Amino acid sequence: ENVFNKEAFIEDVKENVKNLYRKTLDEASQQEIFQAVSYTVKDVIIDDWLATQKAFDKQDPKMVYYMSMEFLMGRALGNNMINLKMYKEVKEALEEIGLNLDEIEDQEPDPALGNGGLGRLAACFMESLATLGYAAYGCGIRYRYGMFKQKIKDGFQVEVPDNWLKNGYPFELRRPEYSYEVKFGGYVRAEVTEEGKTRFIQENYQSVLAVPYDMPIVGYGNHVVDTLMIWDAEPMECFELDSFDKGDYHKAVEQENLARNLVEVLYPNDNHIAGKELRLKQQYFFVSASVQRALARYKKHHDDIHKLPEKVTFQLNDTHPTVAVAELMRILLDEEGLSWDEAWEITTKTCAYTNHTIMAEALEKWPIEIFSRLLPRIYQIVEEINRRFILQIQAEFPGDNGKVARMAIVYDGQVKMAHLAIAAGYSVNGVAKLHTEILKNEQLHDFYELFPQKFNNKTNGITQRRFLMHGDPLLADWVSEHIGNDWITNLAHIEKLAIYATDKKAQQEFMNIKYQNKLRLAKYIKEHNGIEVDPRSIFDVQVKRLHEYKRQLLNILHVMYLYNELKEHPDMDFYPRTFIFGAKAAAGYKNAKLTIKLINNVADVINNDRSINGKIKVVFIEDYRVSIAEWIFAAADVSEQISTASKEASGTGNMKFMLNGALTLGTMDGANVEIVEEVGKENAFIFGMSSDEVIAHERNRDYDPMQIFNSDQDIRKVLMQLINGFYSPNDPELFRDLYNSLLNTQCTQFADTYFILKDFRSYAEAQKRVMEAYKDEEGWAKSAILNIAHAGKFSSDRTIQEYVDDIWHLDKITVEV
Ligand code: 26Y
Repeated sequence: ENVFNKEAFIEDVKENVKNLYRKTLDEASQQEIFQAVSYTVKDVIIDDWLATQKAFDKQDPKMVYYMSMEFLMGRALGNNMINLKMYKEVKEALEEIGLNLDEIEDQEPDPALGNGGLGRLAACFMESLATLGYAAYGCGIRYRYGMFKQKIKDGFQVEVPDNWLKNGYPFELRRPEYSYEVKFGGYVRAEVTEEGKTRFIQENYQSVLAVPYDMPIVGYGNHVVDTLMIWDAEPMECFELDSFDKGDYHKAVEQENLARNLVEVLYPNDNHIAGKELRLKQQYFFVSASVQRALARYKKHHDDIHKLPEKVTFQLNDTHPTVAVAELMRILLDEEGLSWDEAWEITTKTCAYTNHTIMAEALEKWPIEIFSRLLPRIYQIVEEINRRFILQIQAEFPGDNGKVARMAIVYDGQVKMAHLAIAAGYSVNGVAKLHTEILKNEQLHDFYELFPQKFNNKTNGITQRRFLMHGDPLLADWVSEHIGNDWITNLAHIEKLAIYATDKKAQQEFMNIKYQNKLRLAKYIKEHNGIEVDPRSIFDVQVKRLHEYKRQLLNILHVMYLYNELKEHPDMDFYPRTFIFGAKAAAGYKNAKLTIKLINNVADVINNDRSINGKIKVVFIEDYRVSIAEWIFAAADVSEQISTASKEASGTGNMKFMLNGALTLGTMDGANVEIVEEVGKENAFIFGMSSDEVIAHERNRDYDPMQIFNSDQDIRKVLMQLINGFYSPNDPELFRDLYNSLLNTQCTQFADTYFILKDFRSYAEAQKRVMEAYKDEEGWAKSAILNIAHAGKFSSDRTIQEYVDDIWHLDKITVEV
């Protein structure tokens, strides 16, 4: 074990400041100090990283390539230091020379190469893989611009580009020696070889050079450092000259542009596919490069390609990387010279697929016109997979033409990526128990009948190193003082905290820590929003992407209702509440953006109404992202998880709140179901329709929100306030579209698609229970502590171990230093 040496560390930081900026420490800016500290930390990581690679070479473990269009990493410096077990030591060392680590960490841009849940899950998975000692590569794209920065101007969301690389990112390593060519377009020529075999050759294509940047993924205290490889696109220099020589100047410029555009920006849509050609290019680009690198690595150590599945597995994070199936087939057929059956055998033992959503708008389907033009050889292979798959369907379900129509991979002029992933994958998993059941019984029922053995559940999880140790150090230390450190690498141990739930002293200490965290957030809100919030009020929080199914609208309509109540009955029984929102809306998602504006306008009216004595405050936190999320979870009393039952595949924010001692106010949806199973219904606030009820209404089309509007005067009043200018006097029509989405069947095919009015009363009643419960401080503290104590299941370490046991079958590695 190398012990931390304060003096050496500080010397190293000074040395880095000097070498990087020709400055002494006192002359350096905070950003420069951040860079210098990061390079010092990277020096420590590098040795472990190298040792891990040597261990891979020597121990030859089976490894997983986690393929994902998104990795929502969040800041690395703090977490790297935590996992190197040097965080507190560095903090102290820096303090001694007058530097503040929080401020230094705050200089790091949030690498936001993801939208929301799916991308953040990938980041938690990488960290757990390293911590558990498994060999893993994350494969993704090095977008020049990640998730946009959100500014709120006059209450509206404005998107600002996120130039996260502008100061240089200290934790990445360019690896040009592992570059690969990726080909687009052209046509396929068949050629008969001397042995009489047919070979397929892509000609007249454009290509780009995929150049990987590696980022270290540091395991907790085990010297394992896995790798996130994200691909940058560069023009193929030599080819360019070549075509220029041939006078094909146009093509050379085109190739240059292709490389420039390819990795320019992350598509900021969450759960909604726009079907843009460039997105398909991005998918093939990173998948082709990753598969090439994986096979090159395998071949360096092994010579029998048939045994690939013994050493390599590809996990497809949703359908976004599904072209991997066809790309692997292409390489095995065209480059390795295998037969179709051999190639298919290998491919179907190597690829596995995770589904993250049942929302129809999120299902990826590509027009064959685009797909075949862009990826001519890949398309041929997909057609052949499809032809054989249809034969299989017909053999299994003779005479049932509906099955073919519903299950074919290529149908109706489209390539259906989920169908391809299921046909070729050896595993298909959902991300929470309920979600997996809905996949099997509803959405993917036909596929479940054909391949029951492929289907399995892997309930999501989160890493306690980031979301407790780093985000909530006071609570983390308090937990350790009571039950020791085991929870850090085995969250099941946190259960030992349960005995303190009824301990008066522990309750007080917990409430005090929560109060400190609320103060920290209140200060942030004051500085960033100019809003004064009372840290003694109930912090009721909904932070997540803005989407109609997540029902931020239900939340804010309820706030409007509460405000009406308070105005009508100024002396009513009331406990002060702060409603906190944070959410980004996809740039083209009108109702989502309008909901942000509504929240901000409601905030303006209510926060400035002195007559209610500050009993309700509404805060919209600008630019919700991983770094501020850590503080928000730590400060929350109530966790709003109020999606329409059946729509939220899992949710992972719900778990982060729970681990930080917030109580869930939610529907029986996604992983909420399992949260309640762990902590007990009496320690959460559950409301609303069940998923079965929702699905039945959708099937029968028998829900009419107008009946509720006509019979419930409180709801009616709130909805009228959307169109009478109450929250928008200068533009009384501003919120008309939100009103219409709830009531008007002319505008939307079915009004109130997400059953907001249907669940409203039940939600309001649950909110009332929240208020009553909070008045009993000891009772609340007890429930909060029990939430923490029962969060053990929701560690991504548990999730990853299940993937390993049931799907991947990886070998553990050990790294000696
Ligand atoms: C096709 C494309 C535009 C697209 C892009 C992003 C489609 C979907 C997404 C993102 C989906 C996503 O984030 N899904 C979430 O995954 C989490 C991790 O499994 C779940 O917890 C969460 O319920 C689900 O909405």
